[in-house]
Amino acid sequence: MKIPTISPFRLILALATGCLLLAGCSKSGGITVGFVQTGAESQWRVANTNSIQSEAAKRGITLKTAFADGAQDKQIQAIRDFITQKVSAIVIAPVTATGWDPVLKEAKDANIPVIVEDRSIDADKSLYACFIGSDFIKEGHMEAEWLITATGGKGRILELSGEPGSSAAEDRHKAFVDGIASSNLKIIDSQTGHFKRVEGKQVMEAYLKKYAKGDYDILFAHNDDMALGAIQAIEEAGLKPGKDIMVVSIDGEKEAVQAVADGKINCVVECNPMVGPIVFDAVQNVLAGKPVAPVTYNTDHLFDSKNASTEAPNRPY
Ligand code: GYE
Repeated sequence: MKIPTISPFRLILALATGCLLLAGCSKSGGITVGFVQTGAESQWRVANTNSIQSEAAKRGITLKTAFADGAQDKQIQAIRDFITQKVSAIVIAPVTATGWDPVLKEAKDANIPVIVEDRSIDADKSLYACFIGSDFIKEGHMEAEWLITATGGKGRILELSGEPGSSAAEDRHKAFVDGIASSNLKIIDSQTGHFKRVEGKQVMEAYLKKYAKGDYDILFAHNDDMALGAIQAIEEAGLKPGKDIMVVSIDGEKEAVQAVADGKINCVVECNPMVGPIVFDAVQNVLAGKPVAPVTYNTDHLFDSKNASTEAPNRPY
């Protein structure tokens, strides 16, 4: 049998063609993105992770996800690991608002663009490409405005706040306080439940021990998971959530919107976690050298007794 021979010239040509094909790939499908997630503290978060992961898969983008158990130092370490791995871009959902400048500078020096999603940060704007997520100030205002109408502007509020130092918790609180400032609505106590359902339940149990039924009127939870935990505590104490105590929260999870339909939560302000498509549009534009909007906000809605039963079955998360 005669073994076919290949001339050195043809061999070089074949290798060169292969290299060109590979280089072409690395421009589109060959992108590797490092995604630094906060953790998995709520259903909202799980939906956010799914949105990012499924959109990357749809676009043929290789995604490496790091979960940080709600700790900023773990997020900083994850960013450093992605820099060492020379990923094409980094997407981060920052736990806290401050303390990012040094590591963002490291990414910039390595020529790796950073896209911030979900929670905004207080950092030098030249150190990251853009922010994509919800306007937490608007959410706090929407909640306050709804409460003023529903209560006639009078009532004592127990606050169940989110992760301390996160823009989600700080902006929602600030905007809510600002929104009720000219009314007779007053926050009488505020404790954190770190955006977690179990902790929301524990804080509510403590509130119910500390205060008698006539001492409060309203529970303002910074997210649905904490509100759902609190509802359980309220029911276990023999009270009726939504009636004996008015409950308002933020996120728009299917379970919470259903609780509004069932009369256990009175109002839920939406915060859309499904930002995967907008995030990867930004990633691809930045890598292609195209301009991106520095800030992109979701348009968020509000669910109360008027629309909850129609909306609950259609909620995507
Ligand atoms: O409200 C909460 C999540 O940052 C907007 O974090 C997000 C918040 C969301 O754990 O459920």
